Amino acid sequence: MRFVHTADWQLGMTRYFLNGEAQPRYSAARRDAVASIGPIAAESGAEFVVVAGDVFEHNQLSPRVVSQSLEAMRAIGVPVYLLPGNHDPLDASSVYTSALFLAECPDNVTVLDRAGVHEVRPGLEIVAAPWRSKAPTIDLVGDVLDGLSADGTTRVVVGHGGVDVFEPDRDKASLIRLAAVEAALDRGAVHYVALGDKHSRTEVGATGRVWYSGAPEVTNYDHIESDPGHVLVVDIDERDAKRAVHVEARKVGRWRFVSLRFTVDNSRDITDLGLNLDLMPDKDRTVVQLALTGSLTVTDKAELDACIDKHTRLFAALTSWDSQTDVVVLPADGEFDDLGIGGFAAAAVDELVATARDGGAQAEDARAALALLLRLVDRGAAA
Ligand SMILES: [Mn+2]
Repeated sequence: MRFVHTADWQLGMTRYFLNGEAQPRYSAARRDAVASIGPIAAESGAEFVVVAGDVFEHNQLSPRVVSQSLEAMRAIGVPVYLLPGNHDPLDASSVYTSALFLAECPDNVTVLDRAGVHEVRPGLEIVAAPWRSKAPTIDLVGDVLDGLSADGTTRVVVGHGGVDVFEPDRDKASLIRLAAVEAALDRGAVHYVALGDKHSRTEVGATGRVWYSGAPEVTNYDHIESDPGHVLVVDIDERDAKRAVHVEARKVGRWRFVSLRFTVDNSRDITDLGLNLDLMPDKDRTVVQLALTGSLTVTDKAELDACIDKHTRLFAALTSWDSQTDVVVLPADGEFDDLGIGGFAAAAVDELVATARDGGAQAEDARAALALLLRLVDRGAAA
């Protein structure tokens, strides 16, 4: 028996840093990632798809997002089971009980709206642990595992949230206790645990039966989310008394969010940065966050600005990683000596250089004025 394990679609998510035209393309890519599960299910012979929570970004969605999402799920073609997570809990304002959702929910889509067992077919059950609020006070997964025993039924657990072994604060009441999960696997009561919440594909423990699928399309930079963009095709051998499990990841995501660190101390470093950015493929679906450190002359800073301006037009977004960026701009000796000006203007330049170097309240304005001056006399990089 095979099925597709996915999670954290967070349909309706927007990213504030995307360029105007990039946001709709990113939203479309996220729906495309969902749509691509259909062919994967067909080709792998998957009986159904489980979405382990956070199907939607939140409970207050535009009607357009709800309708388009349900249409994408319809197109998957096999039964799709949705688990309410912390983003889309089954509370009073839940999207899952809204008039629009109920009116347009396709026949192949089932909301796992009860904690406990849902029969897929005789001999095969889903054990669901839906979120009813944003702050549960118990281990919802542990709660549904309690009392389940080995009786020949194949069972897939679908849960959402953090697992205690990954959290520094292990006492948080809502954490999923891995020991309870592994005990249920060990006694043969359940055979696979499909988790959502971590957006990076992650195996939990060493049984090979507990996984976070990760989000099907990237949602954060690679220093936070190292391995997004997959769904998992899970094979459970129903002829085997132990229900041997085989998990295979399929790549569906097409965007990349990359954090880049660079030291920029001179013109050569800026050329090097430009080359690195030039070499990155698929710029229109790549978001780069730059962490720059170093000290530059006013001339070199103008070259850096031109380099960044150019690539900002090419990438889906090119943003500054502000907390990790520290570029000091200081006029170099002689940098303004051959401007071909004299008298009053030259004295003003000397004064600006002194102000820029003293690091006081007006230093930033003075550096900007000097950069503009260089640009006007065409000594800086092309603007
Ligand atoms: Mn979550």
